[in-house]
Amino acid sequence: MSLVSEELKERVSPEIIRKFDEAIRLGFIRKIPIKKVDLSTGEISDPDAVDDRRIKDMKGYFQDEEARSLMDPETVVYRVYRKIYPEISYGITEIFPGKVGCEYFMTKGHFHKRIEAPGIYLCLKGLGIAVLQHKDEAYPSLIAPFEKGTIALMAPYYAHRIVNIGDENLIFIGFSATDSGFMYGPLEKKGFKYLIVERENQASFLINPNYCR
Ligand code: S6P
Repeated sequence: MSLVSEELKERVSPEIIRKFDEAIRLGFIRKIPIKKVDLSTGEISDPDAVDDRRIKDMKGYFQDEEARSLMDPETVVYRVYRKIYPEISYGITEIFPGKVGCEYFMTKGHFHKRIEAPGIYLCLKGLGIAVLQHKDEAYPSLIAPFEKGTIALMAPYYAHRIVNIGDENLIFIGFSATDSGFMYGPLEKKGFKYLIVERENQASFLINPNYCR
């Protein structure tokens, strides 16, 4: 079973395909043949929390701040249904299709507060890309395939963000130890090195100018 479907290959640029190979060679990506699961939303019956991230909450996260400031601030970019047990926590995230300027709707992205704590993400629906960035710039920043059936390792010391490059909701479930925590601060300054943008109807990436400052 290919770790990248033909449908996803058609939607991304050759440069992105080469980046996919790098993440796959490192063993960060596996796949399960999800046939029967058809989710319309990521809703769970008894969440401990439901977090909506709206356009107004994403100031500074998208490259084209002017475009973001002209959008309806109440537009929901993504929604997270959280279940928090003493040891294990999970969040089902639903990223809606959309763009700010030429940049696709995405999660903010975060390190874990206990930065060596890993996470496991399983994509249940849609077409997306995972962006991973090590706390130490000496390590390569990664761009990985993230579509229905993809299991992704959010490895220790790597910040992680999910991007919806499809025309439908992207739904995934993320598992982590409850004491992992979240750390957004380091990314609020420089952001991720790679930004995922649409070019000629395909997803491609560009280097974040803020990152290089
Ligand atoms: C699960 C994981 C997710 C994210 C969610 C939103 O372990 O932690 O639930 O929080 O995808 O992303 P972010 O970057 O806004 O926290």
